[in-house]
Amino acid sequence: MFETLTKAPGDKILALMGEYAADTRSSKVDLGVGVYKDEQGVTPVMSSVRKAEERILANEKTKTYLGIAGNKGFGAAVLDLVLGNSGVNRSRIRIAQAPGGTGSLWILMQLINRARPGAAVYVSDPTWANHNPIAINSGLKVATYPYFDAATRAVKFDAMLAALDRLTTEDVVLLHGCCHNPTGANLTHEQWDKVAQSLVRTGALPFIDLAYLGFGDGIEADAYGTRKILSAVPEALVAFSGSKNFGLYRERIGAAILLARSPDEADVTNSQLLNIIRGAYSQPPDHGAEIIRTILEDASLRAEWEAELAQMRNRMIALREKLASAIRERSNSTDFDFVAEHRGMFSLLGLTPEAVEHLKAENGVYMTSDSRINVAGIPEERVGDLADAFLAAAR
Ligand code: PLP
Ligand code: TYF
Repeated sequence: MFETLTKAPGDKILALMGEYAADTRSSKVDLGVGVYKDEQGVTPVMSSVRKAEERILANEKTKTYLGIAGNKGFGAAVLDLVLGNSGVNRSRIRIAQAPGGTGSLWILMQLINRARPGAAVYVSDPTWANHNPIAINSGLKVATYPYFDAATRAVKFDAMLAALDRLTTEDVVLLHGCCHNPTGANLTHEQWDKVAQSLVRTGALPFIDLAYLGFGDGIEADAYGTRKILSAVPEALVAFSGSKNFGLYRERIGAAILLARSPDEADVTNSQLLNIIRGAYSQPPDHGAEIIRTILEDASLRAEWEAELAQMRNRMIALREKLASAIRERSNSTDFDFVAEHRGMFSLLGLTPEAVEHLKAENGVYMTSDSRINVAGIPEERVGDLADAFLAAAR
């Protein structure tokens, strides 16, 4: 049977990780895959996570099945985290645990396709490389809306809003809740207000990918757009990930949130979501969910987690400022100041694929071919070298 198959394309980011690992130069720098790294270049287990795991190991009484929606305490805690005291009507909201932000995106795309087979999902230009395949594999169509201005490296907001204003109740808009991947360029709070107003006008369905809550300007600031939209529109979807902000990548923990027009419609829609989960993997794994529940429900663990998250966030912001000012000093220009304006783990430098290839071959500096850098991967003592290399590459 398998003779009918041809080789599927590999994951470019994973291929880049392999190339980096095989590079024997001690001067190599990995700005590729999107995982947080500390000063030592390692992706640590957070101390709050370790403590939660110790408690779980000491207290866990059973490993029996959890149920299709997963860990209920986790769901309630994530809703509190995402919604805060925004006053969103909880009776119209449902949440299901899922394997990572990716698993959440997957089951929600399946849900969209049940509600409106073959609907168009509008994604930002550019967007995370996995959005398109998940939508296509779910039977949906993909279209784009303008987002990144290559000249200013900021959001092309007028063009974005004009495109959103042309959508209809048949369409879905995938928005990055904060910390846009791959560009690092984000909406201001005023711009989120305008997006929410546009969605109310057109009736298009907002679908928010919230993979980096707390990695930008703080939990509250990063949740602004999501809360604004959920407070304004009749229906919405959110894919939450705990991979980055809890450092739980391999535990595969996320959540799918839906907002429906009424409590009754929320129940019906949720029954379809649970049916999708049941027919896919039956139930999610518990460990990551129980860690997050334990942390969020305990005042002292939660304070420790928030402090650890703030430390990661502030380190990334400081690296952004260091790199931008090193480039400014060398070039006497503000051309790279956008690196300090961007938020989250990434910035899109706007280099050609040839320049990216050259940086890898000549300087041992690895980034994805679209010239996205992971700022958490910048070794502090190499900021000057990187500034020189980026300036040379941009010429
Ligand atoms: N969405 C975006 C924009 C991402 O960058 C990621 C990154 O990993 C995810 C979703 C999903 O992550 P995970 O499935 O590891 O939780
Ligand atoms: O964009 C990134 O680098 C992260 C990590 O299949 C990632 O989102 C990359 C590839 C992938 C899953 C996560």
